[in-house]
Amino acid sequence: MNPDCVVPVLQLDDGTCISEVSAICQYVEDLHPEPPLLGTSPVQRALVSMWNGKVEQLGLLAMMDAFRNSAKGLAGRALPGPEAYDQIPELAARGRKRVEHFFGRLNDQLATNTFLAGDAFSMADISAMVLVDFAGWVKIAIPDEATHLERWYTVVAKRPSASA
Ligand SMILES: N[C@@H](CCC(=O)N[C@@H](CS)C(=O)NCC(=O)O)C(=O)O
Repeated sequence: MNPDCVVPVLQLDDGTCISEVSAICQYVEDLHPEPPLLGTSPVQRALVSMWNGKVEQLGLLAMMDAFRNSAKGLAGRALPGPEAYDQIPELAARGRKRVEHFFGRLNDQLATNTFLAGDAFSMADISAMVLVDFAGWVKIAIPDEATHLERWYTVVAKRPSASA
């Protein structure tokens, strides 16, 4: 269903397969625009896309480096996909540092914003919540001084969808 051999993939009734999280989310949002998770005005849509991109590229990819280059069960599978890649321990160490640094970046943004892209909960918050949860797998916790990130996490983790 996906030549890149990764999940998720959404298969439609006509057989069309949509992969890539952001593409699937856009499709679902177009079909079910309420409640909006990708922004409702051009500037809100841009800010949600901007923050979601930062979380994916600066947070989730760094977290993936930290996890996949250190987990024993992923030896020889350091990258998802059809090709096998060896683990590089230095990438795990660098990934941890990058995630810790990015937590500070998120904390700064949340010092003056209720949610990552402003006043409304969005896809960017979902991605960031996944980042915080995944980071726990490699024992990277929200730092004590990141009080704004902690405040935000407490709110988003209590949403019914977070435990669905
Ligand atoms: N860029 C892709 C990333 C997908 C991805 O990395 N999926 C991981 C799980 S979160 C996977 O399928 N891994 C399978 C493997 O490790 O072989 C997306 O946004 O959907």
